[in-house]
Order: sequence, then C-alpha cells, then structure tokens
Amino acid sequence: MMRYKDLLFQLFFYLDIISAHNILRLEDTRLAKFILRHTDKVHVTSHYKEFYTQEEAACVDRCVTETECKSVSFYKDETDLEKSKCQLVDEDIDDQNEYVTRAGWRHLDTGKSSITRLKHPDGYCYAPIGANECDFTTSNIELHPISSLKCTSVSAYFDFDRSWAGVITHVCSGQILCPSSDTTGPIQLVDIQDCPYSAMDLDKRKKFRRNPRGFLEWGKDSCVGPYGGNIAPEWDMVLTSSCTARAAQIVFDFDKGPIKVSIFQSMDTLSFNNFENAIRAKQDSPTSITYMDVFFQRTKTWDQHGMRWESVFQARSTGEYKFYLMANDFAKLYMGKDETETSKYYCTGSTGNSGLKDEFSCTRYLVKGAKYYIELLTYDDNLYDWQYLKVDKPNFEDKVRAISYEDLELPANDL
Ligand SMILES: [Ca+2]
Ligand SMILES: [Ca+2]
Repeated sequence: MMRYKDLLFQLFFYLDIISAHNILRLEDTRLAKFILRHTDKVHVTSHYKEFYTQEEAACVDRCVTETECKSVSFYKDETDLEKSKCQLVDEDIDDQNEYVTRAGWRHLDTGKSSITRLKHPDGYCYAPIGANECDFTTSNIELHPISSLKCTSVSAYFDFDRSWAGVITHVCSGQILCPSSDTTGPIQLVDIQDCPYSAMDLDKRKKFRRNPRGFLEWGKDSCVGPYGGNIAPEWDMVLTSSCTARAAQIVFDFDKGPIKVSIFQSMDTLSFNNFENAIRAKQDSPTSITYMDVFFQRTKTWDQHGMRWESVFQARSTGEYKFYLMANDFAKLYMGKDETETSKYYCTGSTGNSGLKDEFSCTRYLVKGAKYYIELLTYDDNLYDWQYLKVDKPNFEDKVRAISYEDLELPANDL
C-alpha cells in the first residue's frame, strides 16, 4: 500500500538560479516538498551517487542542494546503523513512473511537476505587487518584465495543482489565486479558507485548468488575462471572457501535460454518425498538437473542429470504473485493454449533453497498478464547445471526477 507523508524543507543558500521539477533552486531560496512515493521499492533508474547517513531528512536535504537530483532512495538498517544509505537519482516520476522491488528501502520524490511561473509569451510574468518578494502590500497580481527581479525571485512561483482540483498556490505566501467575482474583476491572493471556490470536495466548473487553445480557463467562458487586454507592465491579472485573444495566452515552466490533444480545424458540419470518420481521415496530419492536464474543457475555442485526446490511465485500485462523457457537440470514447493503442475498443459515445447520463457512460473492470490507453474523439460544430470525461472509481471516493493529471501519463506515440 502506497503511503504519503509530507516533509517540507526550506533552505536558504546563495547559488545559481535553477528550477527542476518541484525543486526550486533560486539565488537565495531552495525549496522542495518531498513525499514518500514507495516503500520496499526504488526508482527504475539507478542512482548517480550513494552515501552513508542514518537520517532520511539529510538524504532529502542533499538532493535539494544538488542540481541534477530529482528523487532519493533511503535505507535505514536498524540492526547496523552504519549500513544505512542514501541514494540520489537524477530522474523521478515525471521521467519514468516505473519502480523495482528492494526490501527495506523507501523512495521519495517531489511529485509530478507543479511548481511554475505564470508567464505571458510576449515576455512577462505575473507576480504580486510590493517591494519584498513575499511581503506584498496588496493582494493583486500584475504583469512584470520576465527579466526583472520580480520574475526571477521566489515571488513569481506558484504551485499549480493540475488535477481536477485546479488550485494555484503562491509558493512563498501560501495564499491561493482567487477571483474576486464569478466572471470578472481582479484575481487576488487570499487565504484558502477565504476563497469560496476552493472547496476541494466540489467538482464544479470553477477551477483553474489549461485549455487546449493555450489559455488558463476558470469557468464557463472565463479565463485569466491582464486587465483590458493590456500586455504591459503593472496591469492586473483579471478574469476575462476574451479567452482567445493573445492577451489571455499563458505559458508555464513545466511543459507537456499527460494528455496529447491533436486538433483538426476547418472541418465541415458533421453528425454524430460521421465525425469519427472525418477525424480518422486526418488523424496523422492534425492542424496542431497541444497537451492538457485534465479531460475537461468548458470555454469556447474554435468552431467546426475535431479533437483527438490520448493518454494512459493508471488504475489505483481494482474494480469497476464507470466512465461518463459530457459533450458539445459529440464525443466517442475508446479504452485500451492495456497501455497500447492497438488494444483499444469502443466504450461509449455522446450525441450531446451537459449532465451525467447513463446512456453516455460505459463500465470497465480495471486492475490496480495496470495501465490503460484512453482515446477520446470530440467534435464541435459552432458556438459553445465543452468536453468532459469523468470517472466514478471503485473504493476510492463517491464523487465523479474529471480524469486528470494525477492518474495519467503520455501515450507511447508521444514518448
Ligand atoms: Ca465552438
Ligand atoms: Ca457547439
């Protein structure tokens, strides 16, 4: 049984600017949060360094100080403490989610990449106002030139929970980004209990997530951009409905999400019965390819377009999984018998709906730890386009969630 344990290490040194995965290595700040990934297992990639220590904290501490280190394996020999060991590894769960059995060892890492800046591609980052990095005078966030001290200090870094939960936490203050109203106005830093949208048990539309068109979506036709669409210093981060404008573009320090999305534009008006064939005809020559974190899109993107979403789902427990589609206009779901594309077979389709419906669902018996290829085909004719793929998991929780980051990895055709 996998166990998680949070350990927080914050160290202050004077070293080069580096951020890799979830280890921040800035000029005056080093910061990482390690969790216990596995007991009696270690990462499939061999360590690049091994040394003696009896303390797990010292093992993690050394990893934070070394540029190439991403994860650690630790062994404490209770009968002969002199045989306790720390191993530093230059790969982690983001590189390969594969482990090998080794009795008595613990493997720790910082989790899938979530630490990032929120950058505009024209050369800006969003960071709080104020003279000091973490001691800001107002709760608003504004644009700063990417080369400024603001954008290179810890103040510009956020921990983006890229799962369905969609919470963005400012690293050095611990406050979260929270829109001051449902649809417009500044997005401010507030304590999590003061944000009405932060309830983790709500799987509502109002969560931050990356949209296939390259903006940071919040809810129904609202997303993140600078006030008035001004791409210039000191303009506040606000909610906007102009989501396809250049001003609403946002890029991140991490790169690909685990869902590969091939986009097909300039399609005809199609029906549920012929949209799949139209996508298959263009399958190997998409208009563009992007990567997402969640099988969830609620904000208008294009019209007369198809999308092919591919990912690999790893089951956390054994039992029946019920998959639900929500679609505007149409969707079809294929599931693999294993992680390969060739093992896929038809699961269900949606002719268009907004709520969870049994007629647009299918059930699969999955085995704990096994991996399954997922392919979702979608089509939008005009106006609104939304696409959700949700799952009801066995023995896990009673809520139906959008399938997301924490359970997914890229398909083999993208590795
Ligand atoms: Ca549309
Ligand atoms: Ca539509």
